[in-house]
Amino acid sequence: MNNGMKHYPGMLERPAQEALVSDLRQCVQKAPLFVPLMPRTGTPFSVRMTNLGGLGWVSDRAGYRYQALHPDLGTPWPQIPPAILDIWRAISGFQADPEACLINFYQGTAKMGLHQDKDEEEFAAPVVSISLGDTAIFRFGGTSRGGKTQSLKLSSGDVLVMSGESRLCFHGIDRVMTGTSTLLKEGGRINLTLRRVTKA
Ligand code: MD6
Ligand code: FE
Repeated sequence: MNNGMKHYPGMLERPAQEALVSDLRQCVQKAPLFVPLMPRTGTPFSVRMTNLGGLGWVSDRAGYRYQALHPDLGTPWPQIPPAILDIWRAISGFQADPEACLINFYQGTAKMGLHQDKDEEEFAAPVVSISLGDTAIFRFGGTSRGGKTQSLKLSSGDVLVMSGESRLCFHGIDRVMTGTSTLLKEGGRINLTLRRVTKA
């Protein structure tokens, strides 16, 4: 793709995927998944979330923001495991490490509407996304809402980088294809998005 979006299918081999899931299970014990709410309306997201790193992305009636503490527990987010930092360092092309790793967990009919990632201060840094578990249909368009869109399958072990013009493109998850991966015993999909939040 010539807009700065790069898809690396199967970048992580199965053993690396298994090691990441084991790291993430430990992290989620310390920072349990929470149900984000839409700003103003309070409608719950269908995806559950948690975060790793100095700053985590949260959403509630008050709005979208980054914060240092888990919204339910008031404790700092666990550190980003070294294996995840290694992926960012290998692929982001950005000199500074990410401050946030958002974990999205999809089960059943969970999906994510078209949105832009624009709650960060540093748009020179890409967003690096890692997919684990069942394959998802990812949809993306341009930088204005309502333009034409394309879809792309994101499978377990795939890495997607959104840099340059694509950094602010609209994107979302139409659906997850149940039973397409054996990585997660209970099925479903995990997506990690790594981000630089403050100016490097
Ligand atoms: C997901 N991903 O794959 C949702 N954001 O579950 C995102 O929202 C996303 O994949 C920014 C950059 C890449 C992404
Ligand atoms: Fe996003």
